[in-house]
Amino acid sequence: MKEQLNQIRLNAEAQLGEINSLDKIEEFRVKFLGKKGELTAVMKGMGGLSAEERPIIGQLANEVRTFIESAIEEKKESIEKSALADKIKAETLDVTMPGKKAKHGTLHPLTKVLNDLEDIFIGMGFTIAEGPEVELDYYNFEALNIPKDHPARDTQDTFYINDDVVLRSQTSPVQVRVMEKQAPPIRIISPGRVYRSDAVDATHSPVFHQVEGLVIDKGIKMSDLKGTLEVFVKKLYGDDTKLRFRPHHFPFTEPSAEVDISCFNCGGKGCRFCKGEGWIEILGCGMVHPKVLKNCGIDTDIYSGFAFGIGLERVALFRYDIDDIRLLYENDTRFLEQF
Ligand code: 2NM
Repeated sequence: MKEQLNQIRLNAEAQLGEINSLDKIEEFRVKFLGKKGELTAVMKGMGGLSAEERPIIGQLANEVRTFIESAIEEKKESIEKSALADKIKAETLDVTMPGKKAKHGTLHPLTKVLNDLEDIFIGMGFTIAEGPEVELDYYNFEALNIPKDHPARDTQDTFYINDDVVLRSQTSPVQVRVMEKQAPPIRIISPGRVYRSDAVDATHSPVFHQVEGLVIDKGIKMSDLKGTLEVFVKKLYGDDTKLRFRPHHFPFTEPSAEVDISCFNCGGKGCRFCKGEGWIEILGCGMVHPKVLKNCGIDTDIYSGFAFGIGLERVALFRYDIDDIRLLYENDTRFLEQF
């Protein structure tokens, strides 16, 4: 029996040396230590031993069991260790390899221009007001002193949903809504999408974007309008920019003016940007018509105000030297990535 046990020990040692997977170790354990295993078989035969022999063989059997058990543990550890080493080797990361660049989008030129305009006016104490693009005829026209028979009402001018509802042709209706609700002082800009029934060409689109401004307070004068616009254009185009007011007519302002800036490209000498004029038209403005103020419930004995409107597309086309407005709407990323 002693011989048998020593043989088992030798066999186990030899077989374990060949094993290199955790599955095989389990097979090995069952073969030697399991209920029907070789060692168990020998121990079952111990009943027939003499009283002297039994403890000696018993001790040897225990030693063999302990030996096999700890050999199994050692083998397990070494297999796990080398599996980990293989894994680490396979996952080696070369930090000197060139990185994979994530492709990310860019801001649309119109968004950039809008952000700049908003920053400038927020810096002057304005807040941003928004309103519906599908607007009541009353807010888009009537309240702004454009009655039903006014030439500006030419059906070509906007899109009618029905007799009372239109796609807004400017963002002034937002300002009418604010004036109705909020007591002066009011200092807002209203950026947004507007609609005109225009044919598409290089400079016209039936959908475009505007920023309109409105200031209502006690004692607001034309000089406040001029001063505000001067700060605005100097921040947008540089401190050397000069302003020129030309008399104009809008139904909702009186007096009204169109504003030119000295050409930001040539400084006024004349170039292809200003078509040799030295000046570039950038916005319309005026003192809010008393009829408009009254329509909105504002007491014209106490308050007065100015308003202005600027087209974002025009600013963007000039700034980025883009020669066709349609490029702004095609969303071709090869075009948009340039700005
Ligand atoms: C412009 C030009 C002149 C304007 C007027 C108003 C309101 F609501 F106060 F009457 N908002 N914006 C205005 C005045 C807009 O755009 C070229």
